[in-house]
Amino acid sequence: MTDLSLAGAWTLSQADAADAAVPMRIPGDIYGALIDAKRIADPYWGRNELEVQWVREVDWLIERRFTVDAAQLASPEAWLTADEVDTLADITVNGHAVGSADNQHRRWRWDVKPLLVAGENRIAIRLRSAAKEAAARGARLPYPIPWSGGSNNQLPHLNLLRKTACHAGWDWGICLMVAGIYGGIAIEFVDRARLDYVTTEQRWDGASCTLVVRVEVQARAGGAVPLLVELDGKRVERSAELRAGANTLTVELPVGEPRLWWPAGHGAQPLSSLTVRVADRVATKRIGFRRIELINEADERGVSMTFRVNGRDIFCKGANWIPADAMPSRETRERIADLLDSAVAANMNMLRVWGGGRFETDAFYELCDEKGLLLWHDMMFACALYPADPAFLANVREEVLHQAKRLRDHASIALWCGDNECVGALNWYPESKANRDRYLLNWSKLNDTLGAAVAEADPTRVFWPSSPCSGPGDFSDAWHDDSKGDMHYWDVWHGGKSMDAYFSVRPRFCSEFGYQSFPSFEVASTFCPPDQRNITAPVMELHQKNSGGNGKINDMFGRNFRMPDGFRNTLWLSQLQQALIIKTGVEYWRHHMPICMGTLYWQLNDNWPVASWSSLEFGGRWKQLHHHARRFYQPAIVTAFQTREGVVEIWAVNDSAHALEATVRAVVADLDGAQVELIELPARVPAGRSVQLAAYPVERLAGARRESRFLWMTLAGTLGADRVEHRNEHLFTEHKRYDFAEPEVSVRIDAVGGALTATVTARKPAFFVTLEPEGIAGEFVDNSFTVMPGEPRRVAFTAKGAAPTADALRQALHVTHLRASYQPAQAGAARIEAAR
Ligand code: BMA
Repeated sequence: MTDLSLAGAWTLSQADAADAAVPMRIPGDIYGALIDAKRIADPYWGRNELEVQWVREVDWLIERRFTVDAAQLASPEAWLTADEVDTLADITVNGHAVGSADNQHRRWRWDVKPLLVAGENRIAIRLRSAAKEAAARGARLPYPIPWSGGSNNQLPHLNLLRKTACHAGWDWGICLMVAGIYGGIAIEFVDRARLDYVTTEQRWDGASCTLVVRVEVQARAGGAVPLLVELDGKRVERSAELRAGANTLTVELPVGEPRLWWPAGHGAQPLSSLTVRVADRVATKRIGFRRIELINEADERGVSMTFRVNGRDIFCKGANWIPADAMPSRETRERIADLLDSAVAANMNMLRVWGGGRFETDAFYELCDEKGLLLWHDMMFACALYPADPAFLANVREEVLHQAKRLRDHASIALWCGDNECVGALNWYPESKANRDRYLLNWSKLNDTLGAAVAEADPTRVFWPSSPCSGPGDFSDAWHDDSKGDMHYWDVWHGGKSMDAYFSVRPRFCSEFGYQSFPSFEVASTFCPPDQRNITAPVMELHQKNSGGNGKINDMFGRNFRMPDGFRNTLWLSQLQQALIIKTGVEYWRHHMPICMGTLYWQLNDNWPVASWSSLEFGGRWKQLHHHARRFYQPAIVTAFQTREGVVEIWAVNDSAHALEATVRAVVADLDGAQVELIELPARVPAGRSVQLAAYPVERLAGARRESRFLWMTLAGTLGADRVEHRNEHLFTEHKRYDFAEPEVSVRIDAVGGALTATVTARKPAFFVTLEPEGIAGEFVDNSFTVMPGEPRRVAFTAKGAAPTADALRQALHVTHLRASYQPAQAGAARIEAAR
């Protein structure tokens, strides 16, 4: 019998008030529904965040009616099943209590058979205030358990609830205590058997694989049922003998030598369709055949931290993922696909699902499988200490068993990690500093519970205790120990060091490092009224959640750049600064391949419009960092860095599976763009290696005045069968010391055969030219690039949705570059020529 879905139209009202109900969609959240019904203002606009906090203080009631027909009523079992109930929910059907939920990450299932009637039924769910419950639990604690305060949670004790931590605010996050149901909700009518989980295991023998399919079935009574397992049209059909209660059926399918699934950039992502049918229940999923290992081998520097896929060592290039919207009801498959497409377009192959968020919707994992994005997946614990009493641990165990079984067949998931920064958090709070034994013991109990649940539900994957972590059982300082494990390197942002601090460490795998920027002018305009367009105005300060963040951005401006002219250039320069800082770290650490085998910067996306470390704006537009990431994550790059001793080293890096055969043309240029010297360097780099091409004392290149010249490098050649090209610039001293010449940039927009392109020319070197198509969704294929005189740059524009005309694009274009950010009035940023 088919399930009765309860998704769709519900109503929402305050539980203990007489207000009229408003419509609410399930899956959905209360904030989304209240905004749609115009009961509250858009919390992302202005300072509305402050006006909508009352919502968290009351209980909410969501209700709907549904019809049960005679056949359904005759079914011997009826189970109400719900996924991602956020969080404290008391459920009634036809006025009778069904049960309660208290964990967003579990699957809940209640027997509703005795309560259903033929015809119309009513379900009502009281969503109790999580803020109040957290406070009440906090008051009952026998000893304090520090929660993530400071710049993060704006209300206490959320660590005592199994709910997305960043709902209470984060150092990039609005405080919006959403509640609702974000997964499916349905009544399962069971005649013979209920299908709880289908999981698979790939048993490899050389290049051949056997797929072991395990089917967890709850049977009403013993007896034989038909069982069908079908993989890409190959069927195994038999009768399976069930006993009453829990059964695990196992089917082994020899698949021969399957086409392999590869991370993006290393090959294709073939996915096979698996269907399992037991009695009248069906489950389907898509399987990617691949082997994945985490190689932790002792070496002369410590212990390696290398992901090996299908026998190939993969340099993991990517960023950290946070929930795509503070309101889950606003997340759609299209928006998630857009963010993930942008990750792949920037040459990423791994994202880290961060522990302060959520287990994502099925769409997210399906898309990561399709696009070849590996996932480092945290369990949902972040930046706090947690209880370890038996009830809490039992609740967590259920959530991990469920999520690991739910998600383990996704080819994309590379590893399960226990938490985000919870080992470090032992050193953050006065309570844990004073009594480390107690809190370490709690952490250890919780971590053991997580590890044991993973071993039980998904033994195919490594469980990594925490991020960052120097390795199982190793509690050294993974913020600074670069010899082993994964590292969070925050000395440049939180520590305020200059960007060459990245040169002081050689992480084995850097899973977090980041630098903030403001949102672009266009995105700022979506929340900031004109009279607030100043970074210290109240609206802009409310949209900066990291205390001291604006000061850090400004301080770094002063160290490297001339101060920007006005609000718009301030936002723009912050994005350039962010891009150059992260580029410095990534290029330096990539050149240490294979000592370093991964860089995941903090953070890919935003969950509302805010100043943050993201490379994608809220809404998906690319910040300058994302364009730089596309270049600095190219498989083959040329990079130069200058040591503190004044040596300029030029390197070529190749993390692909093919040898690089290329030439680097390094031009020493003066500020007019004239060539002072041309250095031609052959760049032959084996697969998965980096090679130093040359090293010079800086004076040899720059002459007497460093600020009179710069290095302009072009790598061109082949990588296997592909042609590759990469450009890069290196300045010998801080940008602010250079008296750049007015570059006289001009931009021409052409539409040739329906394709829109911009051709950018400059009479003098123009640094970091950006083309912003205001109000037009889409991206130029490259942006924030340097243009040399005599080397016009042609970049295609890809519209999202309806393509604009060339004229509309020309009129929408805002062009700027570094010199124009501090001397905008003098000559204008650019001449924009009419379309041809
Ligand atoms: C990291 C993350 C987040 C935070 C970020 C920026 O360590 O784990 O907690 O948003 O720092 O401070």
